[in-house]
Amino acid sequence: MEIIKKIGDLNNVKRSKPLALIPTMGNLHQGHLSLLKKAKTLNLATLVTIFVNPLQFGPKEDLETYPRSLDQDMEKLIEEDCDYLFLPKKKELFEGIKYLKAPLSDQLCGQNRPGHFDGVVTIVHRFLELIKPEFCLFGQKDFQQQLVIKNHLENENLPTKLILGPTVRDKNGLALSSRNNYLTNKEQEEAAQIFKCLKIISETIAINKSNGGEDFLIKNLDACKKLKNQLQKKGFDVDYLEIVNANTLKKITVSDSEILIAIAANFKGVRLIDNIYLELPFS
Ligand code: PAJ
Repeated sequence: MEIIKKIGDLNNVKRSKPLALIPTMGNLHQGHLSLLKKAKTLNLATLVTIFVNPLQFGPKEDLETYPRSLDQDMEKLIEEDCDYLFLPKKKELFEGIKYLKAPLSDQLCGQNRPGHFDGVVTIVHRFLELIKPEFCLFGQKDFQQQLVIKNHLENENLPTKLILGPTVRDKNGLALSSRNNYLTNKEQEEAAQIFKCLKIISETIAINKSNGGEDFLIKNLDACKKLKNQLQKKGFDVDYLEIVNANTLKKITVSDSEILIAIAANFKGVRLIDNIYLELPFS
């Protein structure tokens, strides 16, 4: 694996194979590595970035304490046969950076994290313009993030294609996340309830869909409200638990077929997000 620290050295990246960019903030786990593995199986050259992006953290968020574990990350990347690791310096990366507005940033996570997706799109755009990869890989766990980037690529007519990787979970169902490190093992077991709620809702949708009509919507929204209350009682501070159109992230209507059940909740001071994507047959 070649480690690149200076922007100018990105010119050394060999372009004999199409290149896949995998942006990360480090503290790598199997979720991140699954994206690398996916790029490898597609026979792409791989470039992982590790950069804890200050632009996407709010003033009261965990920028200072965000877990950093560069030595272990490098070992994992070497083991997975990553081709390039880009470790930019903040100063050089931010020289002449264009601050961008993210599409779809009024919905879901955007509502309680103002500026978060602007920060994400600004840094990802910077990587895209410096690296010019043929592909970039993002995880479904951060569904809104990948949709923001997908829309940005389309709006700006950028040639990079986005590849989505499935959410990697712990045995108990909890989506892997660097922030899970803030929780004890017992708390992680309890946190897995958010995925259980998503599964219950997806099963309810499957049952109610066969009934069709407005009734279908009301029943599903009732299920969300009930589960949200149950989670609140168990110590989760639920930011949202919603069923939305998976392309617009707006509340579902009866005619939507691609839908997303999405949740964000704070548990023991840790922000957890998760989602289930469903494609419904037209009734
Ligand atoms: P980070 O949280 O490090 O995640 C990097 C990539 O790994 C994202 O595409 C994310 O969706 C994916 N990922 C994280 N957990 C996953 C899991 N359990 N299963 C599958 N994929 C998972 O997302 C960011 O960093 C930043 O916002 C970034 C895009 C790097 C911009 O700063």
